[in-house]
Amino acid sequence: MANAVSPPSAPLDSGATPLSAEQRLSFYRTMVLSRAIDERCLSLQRQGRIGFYVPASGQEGAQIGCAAALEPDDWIFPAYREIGLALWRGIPFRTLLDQFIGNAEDIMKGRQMPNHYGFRDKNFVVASSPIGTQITQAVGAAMAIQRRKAATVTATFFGDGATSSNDFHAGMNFAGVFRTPTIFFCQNNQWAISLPRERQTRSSTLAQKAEAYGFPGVVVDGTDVDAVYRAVRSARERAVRGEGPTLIEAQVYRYGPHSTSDDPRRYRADEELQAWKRRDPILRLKELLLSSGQWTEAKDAALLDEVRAQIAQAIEAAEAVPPVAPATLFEDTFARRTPQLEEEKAAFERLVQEGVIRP
Ligand SMILES: Cc1ncc(C[n+]2csc(CCOP(=O)(O)OP(=O)(O)O)c2C)c(N)n1
Ligand SMILES: [Mg+2]
Repeated sequence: MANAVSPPSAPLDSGATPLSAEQRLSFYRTMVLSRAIDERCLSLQRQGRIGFYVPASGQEGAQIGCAAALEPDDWIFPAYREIGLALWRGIPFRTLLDQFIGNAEDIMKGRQMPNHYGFRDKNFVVASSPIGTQITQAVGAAMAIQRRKAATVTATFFGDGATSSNDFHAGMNFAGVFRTPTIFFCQNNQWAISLPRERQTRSSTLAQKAEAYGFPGVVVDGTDVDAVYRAVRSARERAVRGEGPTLIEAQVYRYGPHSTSDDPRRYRADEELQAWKRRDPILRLKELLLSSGQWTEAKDAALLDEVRAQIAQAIEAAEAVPPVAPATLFEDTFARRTPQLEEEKAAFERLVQEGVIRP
């Protein structure tokens, strides 16, 4: 049960421009929003108001630091725990919640499990639950970027557990051979559901796996948003210069359950969680902001009130929207419906007329 809690130390290229007070404040606001959404969504699920939720508490520093270091056109190939990336890309909580509920305004039209969102206009690909599949896709997309000679990169997100998947190794190998502009961003949150990090691999770090594929791997303290930002920024610069991929292992801890279907008390010790909470990414940034005079406790309390009010308002609005119309089932698969789909649609409409199902 014992996982290392000491902060990782690896030399990072800190050549990137230092962060401004304004940037740090916007990191902080987004991290606080992300944490508050987690708290609220876990209780919405317990109340049966959403069916499923995947919390990211404890991982906000890694997610926001990485998101901020990417450019808006860079491609995101997420797993399923990347809410911070979506928030940083400007997705309102209301849009996420419409998807969690599967209401008529859900951009996924109720066809995806809650938490499995994607945003075409933000180069944010739909969440991948099958472990690792997004990794090879990100490498393929990076090869397309190379052919188009675009100055963008692909960033793919996965956990410690995913480093044991076939796709991780295939993706890393292709990226190394073809020097693709890819950032492999591993959030090592110490657990893959109930399997601890030390049962995942005998390697002392996950980052060192990059060595085998011929490109750099760095370990970064994922509770330090500045450090994550710098690591991703320099990986991005390297990729755009045509020097190829980087694997970044951000060491963090998942505070909550793996998902709302899990109870971590059954497999991990509370002392471990408490030890990591002493290096909480939000508290660390808050202390930095307070000590540099950029923030006050009063502003902090006001921010929390504002964020909670914003969340409450979004919940009220999203819950007032009716469920997605079942007739939308017949849309989108083909440009023109096949004869079989037409038949099914006609049968559906008869059932609606007979009052058996609602339109
Ligand atoms: C191919 C595949 N095998 C198993 C699962 C079940 N599963 C879902 S999440 C998960 C653990 C993933 O852990 P990690 O990669 O560390 O990511 P984390 O959930 O900790 O963010 C597993 C085994 C799956 N979704 N896909
Ligand atoms: Mg994990």
